[in-house]
Amino acid sequence: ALATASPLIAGLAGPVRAEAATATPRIIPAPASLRTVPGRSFALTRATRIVVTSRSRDAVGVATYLAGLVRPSTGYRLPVVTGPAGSPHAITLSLAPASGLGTEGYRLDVTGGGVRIQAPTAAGLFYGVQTLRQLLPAKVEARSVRPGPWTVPAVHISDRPRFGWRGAMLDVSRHFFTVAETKRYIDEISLYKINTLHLHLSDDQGWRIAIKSWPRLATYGGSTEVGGGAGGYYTQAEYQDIVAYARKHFITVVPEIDTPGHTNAALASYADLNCDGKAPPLYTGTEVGFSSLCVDKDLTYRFLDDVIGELARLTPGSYVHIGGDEAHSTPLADYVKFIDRVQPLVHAHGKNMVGWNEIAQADVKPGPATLAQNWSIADGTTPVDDPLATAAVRKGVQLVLSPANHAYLDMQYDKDSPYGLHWAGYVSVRKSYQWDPTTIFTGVTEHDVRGVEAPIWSETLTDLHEVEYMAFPRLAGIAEIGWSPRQGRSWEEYRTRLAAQGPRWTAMGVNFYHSPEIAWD
Ligand code: TNX
Repeated sequence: ALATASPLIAGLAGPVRAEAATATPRIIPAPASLRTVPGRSFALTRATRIVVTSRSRDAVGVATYLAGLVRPSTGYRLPVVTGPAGSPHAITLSLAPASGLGTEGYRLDVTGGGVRIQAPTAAGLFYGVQTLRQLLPAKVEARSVRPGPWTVPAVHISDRPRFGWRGAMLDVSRHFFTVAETKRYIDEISLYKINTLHLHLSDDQGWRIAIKSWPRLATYGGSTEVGGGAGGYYTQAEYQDIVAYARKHFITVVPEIDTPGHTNAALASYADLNCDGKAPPLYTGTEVGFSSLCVDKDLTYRFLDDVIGELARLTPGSYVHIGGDEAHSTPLADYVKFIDRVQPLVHAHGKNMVGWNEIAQADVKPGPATLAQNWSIADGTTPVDDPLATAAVRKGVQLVLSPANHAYLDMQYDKDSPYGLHWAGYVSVRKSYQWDPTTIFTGVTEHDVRGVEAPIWSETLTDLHEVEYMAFPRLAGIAEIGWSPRQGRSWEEYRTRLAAQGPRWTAMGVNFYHSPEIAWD
């Protein structure tokens, strides 16, 4: 009987009306191509199996992840088995070469007979699974058994991302976030096909990763946070646990050690790192721009060689972030000299370098060797001149776009937001969505852009509950800018899709901001 139930569009409450059968499912990020197809929807039932057509460990891993997501709310067994495509009552995952899908794309076909996800990579399968999640009713996200039916509308989707870097940044320095909190954030950002988690691991207020050759960085430099709380740090084993967890979600962790400014925690931990040999006290305020590593000391570079070396060994991804922002206490000539000495250290440890946009002032190397993360304030629709963006592009360096007045998730939504800052202005849900990497700076074209990233700085955010409030709903919009084609993008259309995410977040237990800009389902 369930198999003949009418199609239920994700998030639609109450009885299903006839026209809902052809309504477009509301998915974020919008797939590159989505067609609803005539015919029966698929009903996930007690009989459903998850079939993997190859013995690939990665594909089985994605199938197991899917079963784990859907089991608690459906209460079904959902066995993961290997078998041929076309098995009855099946959600089939096929890892197979396919043209036109790149390294992260997938195809998803739903008919009354089954669901099939095909992709050339396990990452593609994983993203197909995220789409399938959003085709199911919102209550599928619940952690306890709910009544069905579990209907998936008949669709054909062919999808691949626009950009290869779709990032979220978490500042674990201003306030420390536990391993469990960071993993939960990974769970949450996965739903929107984010593939990069940038961890801001050091700043004036705290050093958050154990470095074996310089142990006091963590034990002393990590012993407090903004407001004077206890702070904390990740042991290398804990950090590796986060990296492995991220990897299972097809997310690469990019570690950041901020230099030469934002270094008070390090300078407080080792007196010798200071030009005058005197360690400053630990810092628990929220000023920026007052600290600097000692650019003329050789010890500074031995220190960074050790730190970057240990970090590189903990990092399967190809990038290490060296910060480089707001070095207001480092004269420009010193700053340039410093970056020019640090980049070869990063390369010597087999990694490429990311830095905030100020690094474009140095002799940074072109191609994949360098990425500049641009946080300039941008108009959003009318391109503005940005000398740092221009300098990067001229040097052959691609950009990761994080315009502060659109993509900074620590900015308040409006004057009544209980947390957050507003130095870049208030960032409404609409404002976070209405911009594009190729329309914010003159001279920056599609091929100069590696992708987008949504940073959350944590001066005012003390736990994940507060982070969630700032990230959701805005992160979904940034994720869409990173994934979906630009053509046809409209706020009015987007806000109807966003409305469907509310019940999902509620079912997941995500503390999202019920912005009045959205007519939530
Ligand atoms: C600027 S933007 C910073 C951070 C602050 C943030 C607060 C950038 C690269 N640096 O140090 O935490 O503003 O919004």
